[in-house]
Amino acid sequence: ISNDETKNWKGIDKSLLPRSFGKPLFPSLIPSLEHTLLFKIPIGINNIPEAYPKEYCDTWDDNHVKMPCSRHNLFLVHHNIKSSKKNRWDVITYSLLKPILSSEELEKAIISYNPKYKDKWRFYLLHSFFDECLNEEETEEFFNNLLPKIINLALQLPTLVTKPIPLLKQTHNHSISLSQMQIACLLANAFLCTFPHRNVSNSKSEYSEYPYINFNGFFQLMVNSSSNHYLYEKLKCIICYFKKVTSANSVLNGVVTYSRRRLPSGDLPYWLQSTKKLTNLYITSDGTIEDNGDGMLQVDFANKFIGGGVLGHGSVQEEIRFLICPELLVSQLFSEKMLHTEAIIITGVERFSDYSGYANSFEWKGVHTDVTPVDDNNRRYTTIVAIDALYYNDPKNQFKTKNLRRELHKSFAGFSWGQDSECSDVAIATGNWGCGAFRGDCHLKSLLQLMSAAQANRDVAYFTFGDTKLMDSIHSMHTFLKSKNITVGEVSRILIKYYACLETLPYVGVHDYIYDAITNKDWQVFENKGYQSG
Ligand code: AR6
Repeated sequence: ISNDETKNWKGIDKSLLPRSFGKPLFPSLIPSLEHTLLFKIPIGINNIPEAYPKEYCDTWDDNHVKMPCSRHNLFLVHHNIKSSKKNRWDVITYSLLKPILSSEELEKAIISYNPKYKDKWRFYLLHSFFDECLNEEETEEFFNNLLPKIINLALQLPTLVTKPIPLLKQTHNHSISLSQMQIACLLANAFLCTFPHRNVSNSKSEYSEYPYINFNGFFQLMVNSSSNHYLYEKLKCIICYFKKVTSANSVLNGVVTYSRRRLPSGDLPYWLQSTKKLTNLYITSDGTIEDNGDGMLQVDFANKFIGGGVLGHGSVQEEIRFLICPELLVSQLFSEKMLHTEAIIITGVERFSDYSGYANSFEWKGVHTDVTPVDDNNRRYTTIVAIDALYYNDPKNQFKTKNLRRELHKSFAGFSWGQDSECSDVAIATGNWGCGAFRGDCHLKSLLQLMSAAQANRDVAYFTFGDTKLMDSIHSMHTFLKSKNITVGEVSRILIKYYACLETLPYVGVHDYIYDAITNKDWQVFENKGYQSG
């Protein structure tokens, strides 16, 4: 343990934190009732995964993604007084194979197979991107070269994605493994807005509990001042991704696993009784989760609708991660809104872009070459754990017992991923979860995450995102709690008492309150009396 005041990191040396490299990644690539694989195994080193089964298998039901190429994907065509049903995939193919040389023609093609939205959808961002952001040469390059490749990729859907994709529904633990090529094909379809039944989101619509996947909502945004130029930068990330995946030189032979995990009600920790002690902490004000959390469980500060505002105005932690690693976007196709004790874990994604800035100042900074090692199945040693914190209008509410418990359960749902696997000790890379857009308190949230990491027997790498004061205060609190041998249960009890004091006593910060309660030996905390609920 280092106490050097001048360093931009504190706690345990980062190199001592356990990582996943070289270990069998979880879950293993074995098909089961809980794991759907859409490619043939074994893949073999450096081979491109082949779609499995060989022939397209059509399914159109409530448990699977409704595919644009399904024969059930029909729409009504009116001819004067008569109307008939047309196969939508035929229209998609016909419209997309015609020359498309401008954003207006692309709009026309998209509308041709989404005629219901002719007067509703607008394509402001798409048009202004080519008119104002790119120069003539870049625009020509897009329409002459890249777009035909994106279209070609999208139209391979029935040969590339042959098995029905199950929906990752609430309360069901399930994993889906896709090849990078299959993911690229699904994203090409999302870009071209071909997914059926995914365009309305009122409370009664079929997919109202799922995130957006078609890009029409994104294309509709308006850049009306320099403060939202970052929207162009978001589109540049997507284009960078498509350039790479459609390039003749790139080898796209990896696989990615998308998993939904729910904490079984029998496994919900009884926090007040927990005798776990805090694990090791490495804390730094430098670096980011994605750059410096290699080989760890990297936390996505998520929305319950995974991806949050990535296809809208958002450009904070979750959205930026999805933009630089667009394979994450496919989770939006099949992940139902997360419940309080659920997490979504994504293993193996590649990073395609570099960036600078944050929120309105976000900028695409060029191609990123991802050198993260891969396992024997070409799955990258990158694991992302999506957990959604609660949004707090009134900061006091986050200290309510039920909210403390909720955030502990939520983070534990993510941190306890793969507990029986060889990756069970891999450290967590996190930071100010729930403390930006969701307005939580960094001192509280860091503590709650340290507690659930301890409960899951994992060390923590914490990135304060430039805040050296916060680094110092979290490190001091962690050192103090460890030196006093304080348990997770004892911290839980102090936090409950803190909320009661917030109502009555003059304001003290949560850290000061904890120091005081422990130094002055608050008997209730140490004897665990009078606290009945978990
Ligand atoms: N690495 C480490 N820390 C970071 C990084 C990074 N790459 N980026 C940001 N931070 P926020 P939330 C720090 O607001 O409050 C999205 O729309 C930085 O200090 O993204 O949980 C989601 O979809 C920042 O203030 O997370 C949700 O709807 C803090 O992390 C919503 O925002 C919080 O980042 C979640 O909001």
